[in-house]
Amino acid sequence: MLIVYGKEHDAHHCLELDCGELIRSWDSPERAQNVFNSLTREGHAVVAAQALPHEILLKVHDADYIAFLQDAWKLWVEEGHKASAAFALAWRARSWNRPDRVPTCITGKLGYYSIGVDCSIIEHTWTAAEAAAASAATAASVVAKMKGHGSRSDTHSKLPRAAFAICRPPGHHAMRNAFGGYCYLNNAAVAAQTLLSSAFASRVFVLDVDYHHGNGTQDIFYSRSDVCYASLHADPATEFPYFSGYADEIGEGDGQGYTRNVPLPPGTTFDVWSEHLESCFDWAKEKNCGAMVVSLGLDTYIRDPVSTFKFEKQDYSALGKRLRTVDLPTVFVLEGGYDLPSIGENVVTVIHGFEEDIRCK
Ligand code: SP5
Ligand code: ZN
Repeated sequence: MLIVYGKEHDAHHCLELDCGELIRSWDSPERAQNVFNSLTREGHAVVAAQALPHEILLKVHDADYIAFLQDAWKLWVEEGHKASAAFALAWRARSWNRPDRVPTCITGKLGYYSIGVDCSIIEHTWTAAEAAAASAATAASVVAKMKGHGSRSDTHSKLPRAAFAICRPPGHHAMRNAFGGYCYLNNAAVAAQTLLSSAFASRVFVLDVDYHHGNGTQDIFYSRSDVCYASLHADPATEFPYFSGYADEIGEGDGQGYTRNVPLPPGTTFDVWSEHLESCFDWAKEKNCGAMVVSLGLDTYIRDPVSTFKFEKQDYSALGKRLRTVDLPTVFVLEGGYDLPSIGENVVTVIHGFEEDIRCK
């Protein structure tokens, strides 16, 4: 499978507040390096990301939010802060009025444009986030231009129409106008929007299999019917992002019925999870999507240090196989997964499950 990778993510490793302790973030550069090493070791071809089209980015994020991300580190330094990571200090609580009042200082803005303190902004955050989103856009463009007629995979060739973007930082928690959950730009949304804007598909299925709910992807497409968003994840009643991902969130306005959430209890195994995955496919089937974007998190793995699901290695092969039978042109984007020894191998296992028929020949 064609891999898209930008190594500019390397310089971004921010601080996070985890259970009251300030630590170097679980989202480390080694995560993406391991995925890159595992995929290239298996002989998958890599292309560099092309420049991120600004018009795509502005369809999924607000312009003032993008300007904030670009300027945040400069403002932090200009205002005399010495700390090596920029964190918010306060957020607008429910009963505060004037939701659109934007503070002028950087500490105020950090609260206005974020959802939590599990990540922060450092000097190279924008560069890394832009490279990750560019990788997602490039992977989607590549899939849109692959040979084959119609929107389905080309039955004359064994090669599935698919590409994999090694995105870091991840993206699915990034909302239209807020960062958090290690995410700044929503890579999956950029991929979906690229497929739509290139007129390759008129509706895209975004399937989110990360351990956490993709509140950002849901937020961006919540009132649109050109993207179907389905997510299986740990119940937000007890897991990040806490305020989004409940089963009664189904979309609104034109988007009503185009969002599906499956919250699952701690310790969920692949057997149980995959039954709910089938229900997501049944749900999506009648919506006539022309392409699929998979938000691929590997933090469902049994040894993941931040999660509780109990996926085993072979489960990733079953997942890959099942994704292939959806028979849609597919863009994979990397989301979470924090067990460094397994993340690369588990990505490879998904991809090889997906490509099984060509790999067994
Ligand atoms: C993309 C993605 O997977 N983002 C996840 C963001 C979750 N951040 C909060 C994690 C808190 C982990 N606490 C683990 C304690 C282990 N001792
Ligand atoms: Zn996650």
